[in-house]
Formats: sequence, C-alpha cells, structure tokens
Amino acid sequence: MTSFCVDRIALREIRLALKEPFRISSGVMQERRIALLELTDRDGAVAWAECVAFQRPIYSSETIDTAWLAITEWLAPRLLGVSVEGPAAVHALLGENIRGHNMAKAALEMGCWGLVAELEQRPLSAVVGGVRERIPTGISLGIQATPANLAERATAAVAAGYRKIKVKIEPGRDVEFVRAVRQAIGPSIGLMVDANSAYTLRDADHLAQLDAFDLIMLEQPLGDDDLVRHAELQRRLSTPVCLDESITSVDRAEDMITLGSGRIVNIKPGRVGGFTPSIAIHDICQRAGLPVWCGGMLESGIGRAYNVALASLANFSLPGDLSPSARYWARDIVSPEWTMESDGMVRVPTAPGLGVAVDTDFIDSITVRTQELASRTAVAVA
Ligand code: OSB
Ligand code: MG
Repeated sequence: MTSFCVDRIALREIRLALKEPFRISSGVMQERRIALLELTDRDGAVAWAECVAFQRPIYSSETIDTAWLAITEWLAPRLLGVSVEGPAAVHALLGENIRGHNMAKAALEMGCWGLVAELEQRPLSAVVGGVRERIPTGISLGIQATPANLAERATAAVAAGYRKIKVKIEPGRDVEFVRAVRQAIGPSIGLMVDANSAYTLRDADHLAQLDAFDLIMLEQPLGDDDLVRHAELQRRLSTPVCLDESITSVDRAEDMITLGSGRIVNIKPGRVGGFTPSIAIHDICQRAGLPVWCGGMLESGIGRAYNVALASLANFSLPGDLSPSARYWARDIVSPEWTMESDGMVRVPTAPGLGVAVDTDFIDSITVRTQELASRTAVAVA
C-alpha cells in the first residue's frame, strides 16, 4: 500500500441546478448544493472528492452544513499532516471516538483513495480491486404526477438503453403507477421500486400487491433504522427487499443477513462512511450469496467517478444508479462527461486517478463558499 500525507484540503460549496426536480417520498430536490474537497498530498498530488449529503435531512440526518462542520472541526484535523500507511487505514482513523457523520467521513476517506490512485498512477477501479470493464446502468425515476407520465418516462428510459428501471413510490402513488409502468415496458426488463421509508408494517398486505409485477426488488419500504420490521415484512413478500438507508455500517449489513431483513443491498459509499466499509459490505454479501448494486445520490461527475470505480467490484452484479451526466445537469463539472453506451453500460475509466478531468474553471464559476484547511505542523498531531 502506498503511504501518503494530506497537506492541504480545499473545501468548497458549489450549486448545480438539476435539469428537472427530483421527487422522492420524503421531499423534492431542484438544485444540488454540493461540497467538494480538493486534497493535496505532501508531494503535490491532487485528488478531488465529493460529499453526497443533501441540503436538508430528508434521506439521512446529515446535511451539507453538518458535513462541512464535521469535516472542518473534527475530521480533517485527524488527517492533515499525518502520514497514513494506505487508504484502507483512513476509515478507522476518522471513526475513532467520532460517531456518525458518515458522509463527511466518506468524502475524506474516498478522497484518500483518489489520492493514492493519483500517486500510484493507476485507475481508481484497480486500486479498489475492481474487475469489471463496463457496468450495467439503471435509471431512478422520481415520483411523477400520474401513472401515464411515469410510464412514458420508463418507456423512454428503456429506449435509451437503461438495463433497469427504478421508480420512486409512496402511499397513494404505488400499485397503479407500477402497473402502468410494467404494462408499458413489458415483462422482460428489470423493474424495481424505492419507497425511501414511506411505509409501515401495517402496509404489508398493500405492499404484497407489488408481488404481482415481478419486481427485482422493493427498496427501503420501512423506517430508515429499522431492521426488525423489514425482516417481518420480507417474510410476508415474495419480492426481495433491498435495503438502502438502513445499511449504515458493516455491522448493519451483518445484522440484515442474520435477521433476514432483506436479500439485496444498495451500497452507497457516502452512506456507510467510505470505500473501506463499502468493500467489506460487498465481501460479506458475496459470501452470503446476496447481490449488491451501487446506488446514487444525484452526484456530480466527481462523485460518479468514485461510484463507477466501486461498482467495478465483482459482486456489484445488479445495474447501478449510474446515469450519465446529461440526465442530471446542463453541464457537468468533469470532462469528458459521464455517458452511457447504447446497450446501457457505463465504461470504467482506464486512465490513472479518477479517469476524468475536473473542470476547475467551471467549478470556480459556481463556487459560493470556500475554506482552506492546512496542517499546522509537518508532524502528526492526532
Ligand atoms: O434512495 O436511492 C435513493 C436520490 C435522492 C435520494 C435518495 C435516492 C435517490 C436516487 C437517485 O434514487 C439515484 C441517482 O443518483 O440517480
Ligand atoms: Mg434508495
């Protein structure tokens, strides 16, 4: 493992407007406020990373502002000026006696993996142990006004080549919406739904109606921190339950398997605190015979580079929420922008580092806040 020492971290907030609002059961997003980190190694290597926390705590308790505080006050000082033996050591370094703040930790931790990819002049996917050259891509469709609107979106996505269609649901916008989509796209294309914790166990019989549509999975129907009721629900459904919000650590993934709370995991590296726990969850699921896939947080092209690298691991066997840049933004902050091939695959970069160039001029033009963090001394002060 290549050791490194982070000398400087430039933190900034950018604003990126989504092409259209994205609605999930717990809220709507129109514009992304995104925290970006630029990490500089003692030897001058640079890596950019992204914090995936949203503006409001509608997905998890973190927000961009809590992450900013956690990074500047507690986490970055753990890293700055400290010689670290390799990126796999960062998760433990940031975790010791600092609870939670997984997305803040992940932004730093993943940045260190990016930095090592730069230092080793190897693609990030190779550094994490990836094996795939291309990754099947799915689309996540936000809640629409009518079943017909949703079916139209789904049909267009299938025509564009997407390998999996995920539709957001909530009480009152579920069975009829899914029926319309299944009718429109036909029986053979992979379809799934994501409730973002909008239901309770009292809805079990209602949710069982979804079993009729041959869904690949039902993602996060119940409470974000609830493994016990998900286990009860899974016993009452034939559709596999997939957990997203509930899997916040390696231990929670083990608990899920022990309790039978689900049969698939959506791995988002931000949610679990970085690449090291992501890889561990991937490995545990692989040993248990459970597939995983890479979720999305409406990332910019920088976050996407990390997700694509992670999703190149062997057990990411289901299509990821890895839509191309143009699905989200008028203009992305990397070049080339992320694209999808006509057969719905995203190509894993083979160039060293993140595999995409960061458009710093464009980033400068949309930056609304910056903070420079530097090591006070050249020696460890952890
Ligand atoms: O639950 O996966 C989710 C977007 C915002 C909040 C939660 C989720 C999502 C997505 C978007 O599904 C996936 C993407 O980035 O395309
Ligand atoms: Mg989800």
